[in-house]
Amino acid sequence: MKLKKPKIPLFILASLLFGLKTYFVYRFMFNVELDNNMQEFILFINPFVSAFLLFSLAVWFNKSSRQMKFLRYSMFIATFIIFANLVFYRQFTDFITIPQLFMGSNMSDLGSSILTLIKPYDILLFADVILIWFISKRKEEDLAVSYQKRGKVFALAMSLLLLAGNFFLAEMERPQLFTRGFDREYLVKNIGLFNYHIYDIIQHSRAESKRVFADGNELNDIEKFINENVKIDDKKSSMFGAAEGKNIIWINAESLQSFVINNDVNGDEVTPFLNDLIEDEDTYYFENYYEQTGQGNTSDSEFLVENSMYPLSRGAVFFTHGGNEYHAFPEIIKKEGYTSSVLHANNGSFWNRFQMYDSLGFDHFYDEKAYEVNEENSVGWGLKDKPFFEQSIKYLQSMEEPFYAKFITLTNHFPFELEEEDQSIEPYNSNSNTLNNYFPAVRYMDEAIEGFFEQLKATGIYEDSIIVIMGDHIGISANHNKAMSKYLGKEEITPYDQVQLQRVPLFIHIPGDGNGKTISKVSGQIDMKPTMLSLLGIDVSKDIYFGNDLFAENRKGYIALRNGDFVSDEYISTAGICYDRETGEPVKAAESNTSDTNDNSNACSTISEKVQTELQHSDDIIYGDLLRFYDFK
Ligand code: GP9
Ligand code: MN
Repeated sequence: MKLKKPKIPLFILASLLFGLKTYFVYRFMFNVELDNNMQEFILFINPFVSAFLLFSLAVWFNKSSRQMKFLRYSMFIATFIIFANLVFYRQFTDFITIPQLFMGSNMSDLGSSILTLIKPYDILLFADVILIWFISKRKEEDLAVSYQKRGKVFALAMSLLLLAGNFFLAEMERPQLFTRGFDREYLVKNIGLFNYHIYDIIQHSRAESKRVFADGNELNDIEKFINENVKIDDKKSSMFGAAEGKNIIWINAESLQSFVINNDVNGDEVTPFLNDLIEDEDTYYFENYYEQTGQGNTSDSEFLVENSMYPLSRGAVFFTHGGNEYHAFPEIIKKEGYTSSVLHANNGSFWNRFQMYDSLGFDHFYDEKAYEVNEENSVGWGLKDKPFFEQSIKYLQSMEEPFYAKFITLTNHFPFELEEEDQSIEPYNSNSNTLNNYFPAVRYMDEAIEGFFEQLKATGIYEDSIIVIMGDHIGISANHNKAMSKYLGKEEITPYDQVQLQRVPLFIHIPGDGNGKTISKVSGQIDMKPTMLSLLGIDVSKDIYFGNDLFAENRKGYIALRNGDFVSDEYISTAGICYDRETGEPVKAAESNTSDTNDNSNACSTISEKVQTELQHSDDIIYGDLLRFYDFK
């Protein structure tokens, strides 16, 4: 069939429309930061480059109907990918990764959250798709092109040339963009969402192949690093054995951040019970304790706590590596006669918990099925915290002692829904409903924990136990910074503030101890496994972990955040800036030998290198499933 010469080929029109739309989405719907004109420029061109790369493939279809069909479907799918990322971004301030996509169970369980994340005007994203769809059906013959082989190759060469130009600019703007790969926002704003996804797929496949080819030789280097940099104090801490033989009751306080502790909203105390608990003589409270989670949220915090290893920078390790060999806390204490359980009134397969809990050595998981959940006693994600604790007491009473029981609360979860009758304090008043509703939800959890303490005392479990309460990760993302700055009475939330907002409360409550106090040293979730083992008086001579006993005198002195930022006693390193931790002021470069701001040659660089190595080692262990080669005897 002979095709007519078109006026504007549809693949060009599609590239222009789609490129323009994508630019608008990047610029105004994703919250990407642009620091200079070059970044502005790259952000402007990359949508067109990607669009042309995709739609120019249409020229390879000889039949005009096929060409049109290709354009319609590819445009629809590409738009859907943008849309999905947008919804995801509104929740996590991040872009989708391949491992995350396979967490289908999670995605479907997001349920009520997802609806709040979709906006009516999102439909506009599909406007160009509808337009192209419509005209491609009506003017099929006019809009198709029929190139000779040379024309086709030329179109392909053009698109690759444009792509190379884009990559070249990106690499100039951000050296080692591809090798670092830590920062998804950088990738997206430099090479675009679609190329980012391709990059992500390649990364993912490479990681998969690592396990297959791993042989355990790397463990020598890792062990050496740990001996030199992590296990720097082999003396037992003064708290060694302070909770020997006691039950451990662990409360994972959903989305609880430190900024609400000892704070008010509309003149009301947000967490009266927890505030009192800090003053209790049996409580050790850690006020500079950081969450170190990645994309796996609660599950990442659990991973950190049980293993003293880092979760992954992409995907949730619970999901991607649930079948690995670990040497986790529950497994270790089992040898000392402990039984371990998790209690969480949510779908047991969420975050792949069944598999991972088994790998970690938990004996039992009381999931949703163990609870009576109905209309009245549930809200948002499910069973409310108060009935959750009430219904859990019978399970606690039936556990063989000594036990480790981990409770994971649920009510204080985004989007912080709570019925009127459960709100003891008024929401805050700002442009963010998320932040506004956070306060009454936190208060509800505070009351639920208070009630739980009472029940523990009434049943006599309290005296034989220690109780740990920990915030799992942030609840208020950077998307709500405007409201957050209003609440905190700050002009803006700086990168420094952002890191400080990653503080979550940690309470270690030891009934009868009497020496409790508030501890200010920098600490994090990575420290829990060695701390808990020491409290129980368990000495593990041969083990692989990256944290320190919180009560040890000498500690490695820094807490690595999952994105490569860190907090040390002196500094906070984030967004390429080295801040003085106390003052929050940027530290001047030691020897100003370079003007390159990407080069971290400042006061932070020594620790920064260690942090990168440490994260890398932890990743290598997980990707290679290396602990299967380690002899823990
Ligand atoms: C759900 C619980 C909360 O089971 O883990 O979800 P998250 O905080 O991980 O999104
Ligand atoms: Mn959580």
